[in-house]
Amino acid sequence: MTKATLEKLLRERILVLDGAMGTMIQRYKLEESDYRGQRFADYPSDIKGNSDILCLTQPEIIGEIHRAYLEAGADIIETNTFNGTSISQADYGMENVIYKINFAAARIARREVEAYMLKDPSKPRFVAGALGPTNKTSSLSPDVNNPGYRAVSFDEMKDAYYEQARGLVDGGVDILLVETIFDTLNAKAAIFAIDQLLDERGLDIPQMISGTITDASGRTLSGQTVEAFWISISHARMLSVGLNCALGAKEMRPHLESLAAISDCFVSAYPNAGLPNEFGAYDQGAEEMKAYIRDFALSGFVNIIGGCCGTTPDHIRAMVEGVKGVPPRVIPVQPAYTMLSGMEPLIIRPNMNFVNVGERTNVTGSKQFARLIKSGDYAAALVVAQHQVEGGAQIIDVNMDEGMLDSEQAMTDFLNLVMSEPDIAKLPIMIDSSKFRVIEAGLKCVQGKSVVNSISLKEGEAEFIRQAKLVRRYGAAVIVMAFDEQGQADTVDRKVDICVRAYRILTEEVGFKPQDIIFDPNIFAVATGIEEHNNYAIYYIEATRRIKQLCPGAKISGGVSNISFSYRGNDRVREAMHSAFLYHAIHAGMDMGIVNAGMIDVYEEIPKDLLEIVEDVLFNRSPDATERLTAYAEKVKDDGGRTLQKTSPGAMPRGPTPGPCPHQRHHRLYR
Ligand code: THG
Repeated sequence: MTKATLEKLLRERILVLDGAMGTMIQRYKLEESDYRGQRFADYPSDIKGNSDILCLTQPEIIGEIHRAYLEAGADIIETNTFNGTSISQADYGMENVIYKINFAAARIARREVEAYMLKDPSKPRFVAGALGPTNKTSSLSPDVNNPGYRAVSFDEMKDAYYEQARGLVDGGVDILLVETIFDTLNAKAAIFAIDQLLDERGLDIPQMISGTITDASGRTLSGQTVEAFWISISHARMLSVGLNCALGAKEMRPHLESLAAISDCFVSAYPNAGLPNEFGAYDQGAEEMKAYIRDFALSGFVNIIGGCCGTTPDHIRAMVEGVKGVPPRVIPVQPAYTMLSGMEPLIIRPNMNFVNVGERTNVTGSKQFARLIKSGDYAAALVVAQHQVEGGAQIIDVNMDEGMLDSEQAMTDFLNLVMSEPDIAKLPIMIDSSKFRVIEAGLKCVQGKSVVNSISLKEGEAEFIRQAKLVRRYGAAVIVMAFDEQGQADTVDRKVDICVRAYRILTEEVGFKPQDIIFDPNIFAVATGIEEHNNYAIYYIEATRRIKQLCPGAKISGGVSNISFSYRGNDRVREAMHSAFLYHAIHAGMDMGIVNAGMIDVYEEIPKDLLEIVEDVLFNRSPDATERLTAYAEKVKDDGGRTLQKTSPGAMPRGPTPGPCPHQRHHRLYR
């Protein structure tokens, strides 16, 4: 109901949020005893400065501030709960009054809004429950000497937000506003908690999400670009996305423009009153700020505006005038591309080349990586990831499934370290495990939009749906293996049927967007000596073609190196097989693959004699194909590796690789 009203209003005009709470509280010059009130008169430590506690001890002051903003014309007022999580309140030892603070804050704001609407029924007013960023970062280490350390876990963050949201919802807020986000993983924990709470209650309270760009580079504190930020949080049930705080309106403008261009919900902006002066105060006047805000509106960037640090009812009054009569931004129709992110976006547009997923950070796929992880040499393990990036990987697959390892811990430790290396963390992560617990451990470490690798119907529909719902709540895309209760699909019909069934469940029952679904119709080894295996490449390629037709929007992936397992140890032959296989699979619609990035030949450059035998094997074109390829493999082995010019994939290349850069090679291969 409220949601429908809000959406209707937002299509008619630009709505105005209130201004800063802090600036107004300062005007009251409150002392320690005022903060304490009666309730905390005997509190053992100082609480002056804990503004949120005023919801319990000075409710009439908070109500008066809300009233001042309503008088100024604000359509939406924010609860005084910016620091209202147990994480932030730990500074004052007040973790046990969180629910009460938030409940009271919502009641105070609700009461003022209702009183105001009785007085002036001409327009509806709304209460937004404010959920601040907390004072901790879940994707960054506070200790430069220990980059894998985290002062707070995802679960702690999620539980803290859950409790805050519960108080706000019970107190009667119309909107939940996750604001001033500097670390997207914190925001993802908030989104997770809110989604869970609303699901449990059967409520549909709209969410506003607002990030903050902390410096001129245009990135969040945790290093994301605006686009990557949007992609990471785009799974939330969002009324609006926006920017607030940190920079003033002038510096915010280009970033707001990017966000307005990429997002498919309403857009909000509530900057500070300019940049802080030398005393940390803000002195942009109401008229000056009004001009900037009016420019946002006239440029078609915004649906909701307001003020952050340093703004007052005068600023809000000026803004109301400034946007009066200016039409709101029209939400653009966005193309349904598969979008992933690390610190930077990865948007899979239709004209994009095949997407390379680096396979080497896999303890079962690389002896070297397994040795490094088992010996705890994470620094060298990071270099393996780094080399994949340099080799052209656009996503990094990480797998820690090994009997001797605590896989959840290894996944957590490695990904936490990856997050501190911008050269790697710029890419999205593919979290690869056959154990869902390990996948979840991985999802709790990454701020970006990852790919879960994988889920399947192996254990039936109920478990599939449970896992898929969780994947959505964490905001990841998902690989679905063609695997069901009967086992792994090996014929074309089985592959297609399972994927179509999974597609229907995911899109119709779980609410997945088709572009967030990636099917893996199983790449199995050919030329194993078992006759039935000789059609495996053909079956994968044919299934790919059909799944792409039957499941519009979904993508196709696969573990490319699987195809050549019979030729382990012979990289010359294996690489030729991978390139030839990819050449044909990509033509059939394969979008991405787990590959040894930087080690794929250009199709046109495979020696003709080798290519002919390889394609005979891949397409099962002649009864003696396997024999001939095996003979060829022996021959190249016997000539002392002279035909083998590249580093073997197992060895770590040191320094720059000679020859054309891997990116160019890939473009030539896949165009
Ligand atoms: N589908 C999906 N995920 C997957 C696979 C898949 N993840 C794992 C695997 N299959 C893809 N990854 C690899 C990684 C390495 C190798 C094969 C597949 C590989 N490694 C060499 C070997 O074993 O001979 C390297 C040896 C070494 O250096 O130690 O071939 O199909 N969704």
